[in-house]
Amino acid sequence: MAELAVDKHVKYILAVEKNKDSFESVVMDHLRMNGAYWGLTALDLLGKLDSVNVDEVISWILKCQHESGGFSGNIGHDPHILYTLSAVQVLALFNKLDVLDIDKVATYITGLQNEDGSFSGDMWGEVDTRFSYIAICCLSILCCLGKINVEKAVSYILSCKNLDGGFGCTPGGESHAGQIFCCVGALALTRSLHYVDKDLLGWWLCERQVKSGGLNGRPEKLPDVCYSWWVLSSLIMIDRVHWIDKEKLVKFILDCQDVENGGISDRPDDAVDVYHTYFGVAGLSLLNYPGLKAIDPAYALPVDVVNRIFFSG
Ligand code: GRG
Ligand code: ZN
Repeated sequence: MAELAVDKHVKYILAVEKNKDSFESVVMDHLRMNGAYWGLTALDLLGKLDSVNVDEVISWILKCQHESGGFSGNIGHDPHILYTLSAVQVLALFNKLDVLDIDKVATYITGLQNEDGSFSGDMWGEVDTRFSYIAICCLSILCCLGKINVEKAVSYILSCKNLDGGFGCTPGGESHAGQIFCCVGALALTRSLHYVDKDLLGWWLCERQVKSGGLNGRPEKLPDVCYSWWVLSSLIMIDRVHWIDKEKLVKFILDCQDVENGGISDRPDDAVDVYHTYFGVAGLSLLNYPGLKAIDPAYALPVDVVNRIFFSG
């Protein structure tokens, strides 16, 4: 079986980060903050976070912060909860959470909670269980979970649970592996996993593995490397990861590598991108692939980073 091309992937990620004119960088301009989180977390899992200039990254992140406390995807864009979590996660990776005015960031997030417990993504109001997860994850990293109504947040998430055991983006929305990660993650972080029927959900999730070993995000869909994260992290959180064939999934992810130029794609022979490179590496980390740092399935950060947040100082 092919091996993980660690050095090639490190080179690829660093090149995307530096080459601001590349096709991928241009396409991702407005969500550069997410890209920074994907690329830098992958580098950390690969043991190479020390190859980036920390001060440069931190000063750029701070330029993306707004008066409201929220962060945007790049300088001069509008703030959104999506980019706020990525900014906080990157600062956590570098052990630089102390540059933040924590109350200010927490106030931005708290202000996005609605009366029914749900969260909007920004001032325009779109509601989605993704934003519930992001709010809970971000506040938990900042040790400020007490600032929102956790009980209502949990009850909104539970109102998005379906008869098949999965979760959707709003009540009645179709179960999708990405939303399941968000809901299970949010429930894990609020110690509310007892509300989940683990056998029922575990069954739906392990059914996502297809012949090639890859995972899809919904019935009848194609497999995609990023579901190695969304599905696998959920299975781990509900303690049912032994229900899938781990070896076949490792092989599927490794088959999606560009072994010459680095990077991982969604499916074998497709074009690589930083997003799938991150989720491929993170998936392999969840599968205990040798030589990678362990990643926490709920925080989506390396385990040593999570431990440093909660068990130091
Ligand atoms: C910190 C890891 C982390 C996440 C932050 C943004 C977010 C929280 C979660 C996103 C969850 C989500 C909805 C992921 C799914 C993304 C995806 C591949 C969507 C594609 O859906 P379709 O229907 O594709 O276009 P399929 O695979 O169903 O054909
Ligand atoms: Zn994908």
